[in-house]
Amino acid sequence: DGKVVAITGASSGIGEEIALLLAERGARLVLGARREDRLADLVTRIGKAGGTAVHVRTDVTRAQDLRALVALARDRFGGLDVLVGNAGLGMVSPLDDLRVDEWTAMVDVNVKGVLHGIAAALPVFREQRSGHFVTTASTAAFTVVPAMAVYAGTKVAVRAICEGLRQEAGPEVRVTTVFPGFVHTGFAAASSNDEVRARLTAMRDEIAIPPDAIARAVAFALEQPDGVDVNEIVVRPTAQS
Ligand code: NJP
Repeated sequence: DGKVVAITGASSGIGEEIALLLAERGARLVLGARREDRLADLVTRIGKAGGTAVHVRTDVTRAQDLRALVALARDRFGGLDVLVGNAGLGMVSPLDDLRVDEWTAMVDVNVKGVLHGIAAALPVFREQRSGHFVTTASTAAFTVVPAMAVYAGTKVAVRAICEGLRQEAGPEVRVTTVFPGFVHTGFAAASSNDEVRARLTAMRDEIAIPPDAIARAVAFALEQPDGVDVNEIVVRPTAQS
């Protein structure tokens, strides 16, 4: 319906599917991630299918990259209706592995990345007197399992930040947080622990749902009439305990 939607982590998995579905439904897209070749390819595919999308290299650990993403939306499309903060890292491993660099990377991307998006878009939403934050959290925010402590911690933080944002946002700004269960993406292969990676990959191949399931949940939240704010959506495979 012509909404201008910026998406972080749009180069693969859930973010890519959100982009494809929203483009099909008429949104004008600004796509961000670090892998520009994949973004350029996605923009081409969307264009060939009759949609509208542009892209810019965006590393969510850099506040200025989020500002540039939002600025591109305003320059090209005259404003920003929705920021989908979807970029995330799942470098999961047992705490005993002491992968401190990976813990830090997850905090930087999953938590600070979301904060940088809020910092870039909130002033614009205030000025426009409208806007919608959609953020990809995780069911790990509800259930901590071994090897997932730090990842879950980042997603608990995301949930808290988004709930605080909702409370402070006021009637003109909507806040939706999506909590996916196991989704079939590259996520399971990101662990540097061989045993964990093998376990997650096997589980993924057995029970994971396709990423378009999450895209439909996002579209549902975006398509609500004025005054209706869908705040938290949990989407799990039926086989996930
Ligand atoms: O994984 P994947 P998903 N700056 O690896 C981007 C959550 N989730 O789609 O920069 C900017 O295909 C990366 O782009 P690139 C998960 O926590 C998933 O599953 O080009 N972008 C890529 O586009 C995450 O929040 C599952 O490498 C950065 C994207 O993030 C979201 O879903 C379960 C970046 C990751 O795509 C999407 O993950 C769950 C950076 N610094 C929650 N670093 C699941 N799949 O089972 C990474 O509960 N990205």
